[in-house]
Amino acid sequence: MTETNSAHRSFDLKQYSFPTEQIPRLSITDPEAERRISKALPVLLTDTNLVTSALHWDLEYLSEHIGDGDFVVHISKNKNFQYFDNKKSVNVKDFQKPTEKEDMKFSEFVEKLKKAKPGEDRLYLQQILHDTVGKKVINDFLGFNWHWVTRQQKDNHFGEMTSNLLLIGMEGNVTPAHYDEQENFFAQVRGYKRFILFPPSQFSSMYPYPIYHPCDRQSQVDFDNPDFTRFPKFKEACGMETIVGPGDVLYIPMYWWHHVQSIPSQGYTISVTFWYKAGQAEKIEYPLKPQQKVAMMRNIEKMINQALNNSAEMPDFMSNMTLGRYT
Ligand code: QVQ
Ligand code: ZN
Repeated sequence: MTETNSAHRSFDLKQYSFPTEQIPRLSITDPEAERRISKALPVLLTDTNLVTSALHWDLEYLSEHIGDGDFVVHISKNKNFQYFDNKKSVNVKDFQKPTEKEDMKFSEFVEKLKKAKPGEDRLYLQQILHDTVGKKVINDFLGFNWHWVTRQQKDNHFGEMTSNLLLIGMEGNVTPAHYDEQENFFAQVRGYKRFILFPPSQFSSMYPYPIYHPCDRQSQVDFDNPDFTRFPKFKEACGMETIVGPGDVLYIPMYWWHHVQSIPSQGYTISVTFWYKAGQAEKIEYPLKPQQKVAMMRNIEKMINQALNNSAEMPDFMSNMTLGRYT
């Protein structure tokens, strides 16, 4: 399927088992853009200037100026970089880590990236920007459009900003579908990424791992080869997609599922995320929103898991509570 990005580049994109519609691409001057953010709906913003001060970043510049701090680099035997919380791996017998993690200097990462060959290990640098970076990178960081993003944070009653993650990945890298419990302005600096999003209301089609599993919040469904016997409702999934390019900012509302792929174009991709905690809900309105129901399900699952004090008893407990009674 050939998709033409508004930057008039066309990419040959894989057609998955589900239909998708386009995420609106809007200027921040369009009232519809603010409306969508206020309604926690995804929107691709083309002119925020959020990371204009970083659009000149490339591996050479960053090698020169990012300093000699350590950087977390994820390593995968395949194209998937599924996030996992290793602290929960005690709850799952024979848990297989989807990726390995290594700390390395930026220069070492660049060297490995340049020497990488198809079929070999894939790399994904994912590091919170810390103050060990060099002065020039700090200046670029200070040059982000903090006025705009801070106004969005206030106007939409987001909580505090938690982190900016620097992401440098190889073309073809995939972050499988998952949701986060934070609001996210995802800023693309270099290269192109295809985002496919699903609303929190499609929780039942996405089959996340159990809450005690290391891959909590991640979908169990393999998009490349969906098992419709185990996950029949995945047939009902219907996504929204867009391609982010340099300078684009995608608003990913909290609890929205997202599947991300770095598209082959310029060798590697650079992105920066702006994550915000949830704000305090003024007052509860009924009917509850889908994201509120996801938060409730998570809290109840956590409480049951804690009360049982043995994750192995969760499947029986949860099915006894629902099978034949609520199904
Ligand atoms: C990617 C988020 C997406 C990133 C890996 C983690 C990021 C994410 O592949 O571009 O920003 O919420 O999931
Ligand atoms: Zn995410």
